[in-house]
Amino acid sequence: MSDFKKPFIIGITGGSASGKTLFLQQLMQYFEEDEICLLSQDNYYRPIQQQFRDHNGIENFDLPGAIDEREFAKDIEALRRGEVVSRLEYTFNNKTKVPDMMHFHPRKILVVEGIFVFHFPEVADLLDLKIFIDAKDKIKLKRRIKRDNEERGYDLQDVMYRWKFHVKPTYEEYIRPHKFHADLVIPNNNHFEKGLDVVVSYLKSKI
Ligand code: UZR
Ligand code: MG
Repeated sequence: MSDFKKPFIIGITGGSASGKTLFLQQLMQYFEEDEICLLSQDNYYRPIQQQFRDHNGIENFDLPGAIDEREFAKDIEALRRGEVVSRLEYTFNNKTKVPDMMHFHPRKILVVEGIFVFHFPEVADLLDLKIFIDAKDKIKLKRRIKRDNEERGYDLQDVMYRWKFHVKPTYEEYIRPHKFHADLVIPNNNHFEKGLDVVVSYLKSKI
């Protein structure tokens, strides 16, 4: 590992359903598997038993404490040192899904994504480039309803409750203020093609 070069670390944040995951899926396609590694904050949710419950007894997955920030930062640091990281997949408490053991390999580019990657100082301090994906609330909610139903198995009432009492307040308090600390803000109300183009070209220049 003597020729290992520290990876260039990019952090991608933005409100829930702003399009972070889609943006990254597309970005990854421009690189070889051995050039880039993607680590998502999703895999650091604490177990449901440890989640904070609101006054109605509903778990609030949108508080920074929902995530094991220390473990997340520790794994980013390990990848930065050139170590392989293994982590059990987070299945969003979907009992029908069997979690996979995921292995993350140190690569020239490390992407970390999630709603709190700018908020957690231990993580934010490790980022070489900060990207904020931005979309209007109405559009994010529409996407969220569709996704939560299709991928996470929540019904509409559940989605609306969480949006109003957990997701939106968190956006205002812990996510939006960090827009001003981003190097790049990419609007994604309809598409992000040009933003993606710019990021890909920039990253190519780093490898
Ligand atoms: P993104 N989340 C779940 O829906 N279920 C879980 O078990 C854990 C998290 C949601 C979380 C947050 N909130 O808004 C979203 N809720 O995942 C963040 N409710 O993921 O950035 O991909 O939208
Ligand atoms: Mg996502």
